[in-house]
Amino acid sequence: MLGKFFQKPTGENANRVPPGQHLASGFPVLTYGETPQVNTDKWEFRVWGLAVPKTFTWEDFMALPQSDFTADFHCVTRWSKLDVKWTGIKVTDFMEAIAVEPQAKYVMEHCYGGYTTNISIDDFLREENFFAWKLFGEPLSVEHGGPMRLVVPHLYAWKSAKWINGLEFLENEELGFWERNGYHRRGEPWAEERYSF
Ligand SMILES: Nc1nc2c(c(=O)[nH]1)N[C@H]1C(S)=C(S)[C@@H](COP(=O)(O)O)O[C@H]1N2
Ligand SMILES: [Mo]
Repeated sequence: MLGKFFQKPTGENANRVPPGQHLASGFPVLTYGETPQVNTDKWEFRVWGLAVPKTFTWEDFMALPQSDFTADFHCVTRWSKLDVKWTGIKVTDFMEAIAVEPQAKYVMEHCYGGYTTNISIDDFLREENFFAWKLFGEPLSVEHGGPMRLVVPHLYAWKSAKWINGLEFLENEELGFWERNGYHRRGEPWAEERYSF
């Protein structure tokens, strides 16, 4: 029995749900550890490593081009949510505001609270990735990663760092929090890249 909160995907949605996933009703919260509380007046976002170091304030981020996004969300613990509506800044637009060295092949996403997750530069620079600060038209709640999170729709959602506050550009791959604890280094849901063993 899956219980009333999860449904087997049926009909036209069936081919949008990756293997081994079920649809969640509502939007579950999945956080490891404490939920950091950061006000936008104190919020800072840094880039470093193989990039010209730069610090952004909330106002700096808000001055970047804003877009609306609709994306499906797949957690490795086997729930998916379709058609999540967000507002924020495309990663490709953000990249126009920084200078990254050509040898950068990997990115470490850093967060308030100490969570990290790794991603290759190719997976990071995809058109559909974005920094989100609104969810369904409302400012992003703290439990879903407010004031700002990353969303990487084509990978399992542990790559979508909540409370993101920095990007470290790397030449060689390093592993983030879940990746060091047995999760797959890439995490592509259609290939069920769940674990590294
Ligand atoms: N900083 C941080 N980001 C995180 C996590 C976390 O524990 N800390 N959990 C990840 C996991 S496993 C998932 S499934 C999604 C959950 O996002 P949600 O709580 O908004 O549903 O956030 C990801 N980003
Ligand atoms: Mo997850």
